[in-house]
Amino acid sequence: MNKQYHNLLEAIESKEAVLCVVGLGYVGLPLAVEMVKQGFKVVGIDLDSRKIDKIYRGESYIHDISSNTLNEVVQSGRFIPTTDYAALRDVDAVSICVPTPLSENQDPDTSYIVTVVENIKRYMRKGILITLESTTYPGTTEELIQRELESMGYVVGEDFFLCFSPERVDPSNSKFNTFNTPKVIGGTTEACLALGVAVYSRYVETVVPVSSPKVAEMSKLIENTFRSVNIAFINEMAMMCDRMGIDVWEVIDAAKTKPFGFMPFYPGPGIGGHCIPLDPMYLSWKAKGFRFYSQFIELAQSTNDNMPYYVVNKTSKILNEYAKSIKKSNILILGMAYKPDIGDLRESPGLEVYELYKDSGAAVEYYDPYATSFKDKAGVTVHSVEYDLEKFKTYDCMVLVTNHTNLDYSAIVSLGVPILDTRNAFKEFKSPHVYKLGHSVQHVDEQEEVLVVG
Ligand code: SAJ
Repeated sequence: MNKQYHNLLEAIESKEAVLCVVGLGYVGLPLAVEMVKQGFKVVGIDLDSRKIDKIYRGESYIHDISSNTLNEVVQSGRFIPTTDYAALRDVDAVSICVPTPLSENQDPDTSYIVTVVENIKRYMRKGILITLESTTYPGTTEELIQRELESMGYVVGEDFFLCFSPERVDPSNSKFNTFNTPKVIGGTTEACLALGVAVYSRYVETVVPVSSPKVAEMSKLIENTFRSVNIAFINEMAMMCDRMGIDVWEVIDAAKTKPFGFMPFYPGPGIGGHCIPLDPMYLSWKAKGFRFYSQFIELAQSTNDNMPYYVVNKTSKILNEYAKSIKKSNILILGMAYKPDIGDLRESPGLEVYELYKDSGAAVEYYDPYATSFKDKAGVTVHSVEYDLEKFKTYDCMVLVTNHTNLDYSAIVSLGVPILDTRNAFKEFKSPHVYKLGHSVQHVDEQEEVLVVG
């Protein structure tokens, strides 16, 4: 190991090293906060000056970081948020936490990483450690960072050090956080890995070294592709049980009593979020470059993407029981966020369900106590309706898409309005008006129909 290595290792161990986080979102801000808490001076770089202003005002925009905590970190004087990449001149180790979305045609969009690398090249100096955290396909660290810096004449493992360490932030998870979630890390050389382990070990409880950045990149994608495929599997089982007149939720509850060899997943209206809908597509895209076509990934993606259509078709069957059609029906979607008790709408299946109801001629509205508005496909801002049980009574059908824990399920089910429950949220209520995703539509008898429609 050369002088650069020993100088950086010493600076890390003494916490003299100046760390940097590029991208101060739901991954980068908690990471920067943890680094400052552990005694480091940290530069935070983000292109969005509004974020920088909020940080200086001690106003947290990330659910898992309280404004108090953020204010303490800023008051410590060891956190320097900026939009100016020139700050890279004074840092010893950089963690890159920028988005890796999908393009329109579901291909990886690594443009955010490319922009960061261009700026690193502008302010490049010897002895720096660079760790990419953004979820991406195997080979990204080598292709988009190592090759770029080596083209400038720098030698990896000597002039600069390079790692990949996947982010494992699970927003609103009260049990697991940046510090206590094990962190996988792969280095381009032994010296790179040793420095990566040294710096991450100072603010992450458990660091898991692996033999290369590719192994670390692949591990993250397999973690989330595992979820996508298993969710798709149980979504398919739900549609099968629906066809066979079996309650898939009861089946899953029975199956999960098996103490080994089974892991429950639950059907739903589709999958949302910043990870599960996207990560598998990064993997299948890269695999195609090796002429490997992952049928599991493509099938899972299409099965999960089909669920909003299944929800709307089932709604049609339910309304049919009341001699109504979707067209001209008043439909209320309960919950729009992609998972309970947060307001995050990214890739939320509820948005697709909303658009499909509109396309079918329904008058559709939504209620979500967390996600208060969104822009629909036409760019129109749609606002959540107020919580008003009298008003809820007037809808022809309600569709529970997100099972927020603060909804009054008893009051809602007592309204007698037909409900399509896509999350088994009404499981403790026996009502002829509650229809489950993954179970057949029970017929409303004539007498009952008059009662409800009349
Ligand atoms: N979903 C189902 N059925 C299930 C589980 C999830 O339909 O059995 C749906 C959810 O409703 C949601 C989507 O899938 O719309 C994604 O749900 P998620 O629980 O995977 O939540 P995410 O997207 O926040 O995933 C994150 C991931 N964390 C990271 O990538 C660091 C994922 O790896 C975690 O496993 C997950 O949180 C978690 O366990 O909460």
